[in-house]
Amino acid sequence: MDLRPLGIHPDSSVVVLTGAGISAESGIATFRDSGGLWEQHDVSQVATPEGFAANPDLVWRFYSQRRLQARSVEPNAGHFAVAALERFLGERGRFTLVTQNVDGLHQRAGSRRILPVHGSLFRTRCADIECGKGLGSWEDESLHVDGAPRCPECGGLLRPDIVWFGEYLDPAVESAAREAIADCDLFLAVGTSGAVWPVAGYVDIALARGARTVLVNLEAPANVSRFSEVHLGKSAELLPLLLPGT
Ligand code: BV8
Ligand code: ZN
Repeated sequence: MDLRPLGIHPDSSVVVLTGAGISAESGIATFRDSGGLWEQHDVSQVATPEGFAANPDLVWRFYSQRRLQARSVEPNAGHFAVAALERFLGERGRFTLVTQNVDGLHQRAGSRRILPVHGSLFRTRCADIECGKGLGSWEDESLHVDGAPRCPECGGLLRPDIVWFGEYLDPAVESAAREAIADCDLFLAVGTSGAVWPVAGYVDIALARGARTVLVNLEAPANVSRFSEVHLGKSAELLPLLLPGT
C-alpha cells in the first residue's frame, strides 16, 4: 500500500473532520453501517426534539446507554494520531478538529482544539431554552435510567446537550468551524459518511478555498468525489501512517 504521509509541515493549516468511523475500532457502533445505531433505534424517537417531547425517559435511556458504553471503551490509535498531529502543528501551525462525535474519545486521547458540532454525550442542559440560557450546559456523567432528570432551577426536564435532527448547531461553534475550514490548506475527513447536513457541506468550503481535501474512510461515502485523495481502510491503521507526530 503506497501510503506517503500527507506532506504536512509545521506551518500547515489543517482541519480534521471526524465522524463515528474513527471510534469504530474502539468498539463504538457507527450510525449507518450494518448493525449501526440507527438500525437498533428509531432516529425519530431518540434523536429529535419531537421524540424527546413524546418520551423523554426513552431518550435518556438511549443516551445513558451510550454514556455507559463510551466510558467503557478507550480511544484508539486513530484518535491518538489526531492528537499527535495537533501537538506537531503546535502554536505556529493552525489546527482545528471538527468532530460530529459526542463520545468524548478525542478529548481522552489528548486533543484540545476541538469543535464538537453535534454536542457532547457527557453534557446536560435544561430543555427550556429560556431557563437553559441562564444555566448553559454542564458536565454530567450520571446515568438517568430511572426517568428523565429535572432542572434544579425551573423543575422542567433536563436533556442531553446534543444537537438532534431538525435542530440548529450552536452558532458560535458552527461559525468557528466554517472559519477554520475557510482558512485551511488541508481538509482531512475521517470516518464519516457525509450524510448529515450542514457538516456534509464543509468539504465544499475547503474546495472553494482551494484546499487539498483528503478522506480516510472504510468505504467510499456518497460525497467521495469531493476528495482529491482517498484512502480506504481503517482509520486506526491508516492515520498513524499518514500523519506526522505519531
Ligand atoms: C440542521 C445526534 C437546520 C448526536 C446527529 C439539507 C439537506 C438534507 C437534509 C438536511 C439539510 N439540512 C438539514 C437537514 C436535516 C438533517 C440532515 O442532514 N438529515 C440527513 C440525515 C438527510 N440535518 C439536521 O437536522 C441538522 N440541523 O441542519 O438545522 C435546520 C433546522 C430545522 C429544519 C431544517 C434544518 C442537525 C444534524 C445533527 C443531527 N444529530 N446525531 C448523536 O446522538 O450522536 S447526526 C449523527 O450523524 C451523529 O451525530 C453522527 O456523527 C452524524 C454523522 O454520521 P457519521 O459520523 O458520518 O457516521 P455514519 O455511521 O453515518 O458513517 C460512519 C462512516 O465511517 C461510514 O462511512 C463508514 O464507512 C466509516 N467507517 C466505519 N468504520 C470505520 C470507518 N472509517 C474508518 N475506519 C473505520 N474503522
Ligand atoms: Zn430549567
